[in-house]
Amino acid sequence: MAELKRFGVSIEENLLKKFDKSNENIYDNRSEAIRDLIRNKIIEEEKLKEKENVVGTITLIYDHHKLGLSDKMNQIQHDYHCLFKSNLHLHLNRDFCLEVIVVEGLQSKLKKVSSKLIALKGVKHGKLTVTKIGGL
Ligand code: NI
Repeated sequence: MAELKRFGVSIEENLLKKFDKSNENIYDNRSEAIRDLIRNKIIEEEKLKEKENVVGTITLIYDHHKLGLSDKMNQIQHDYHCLFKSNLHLHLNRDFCLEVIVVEGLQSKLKKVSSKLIALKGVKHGKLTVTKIGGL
């Protein structure tokens, strides 16, 4: 672990209370919560680099009654098989499924392929989330 630096922060009491409340039972201390906020901000900014290798997940909620949807989803994943690492499937109820797909590859390619999946008719909600393997 890198050397830790201390710094002072001025913040409104009310805002600090809300921050602590939102991290209750999650973080052992405020410093780790702030470090995660900073890491997330940096990752968000670095996500803009399209030519960078990233790992992430594509989360999809879809209507499994939609004719041909499963075949189309499978075809896209076969077309870009190098990007797709693992799938988790949950049958949410009689109509809807949740699919979480672990992906790895160039940010630009993951954006493109996730957009294809999310745009399919019958997909009710979809989101690509990415992060970097190292460098933080
Ligand atoms: Ni299902």
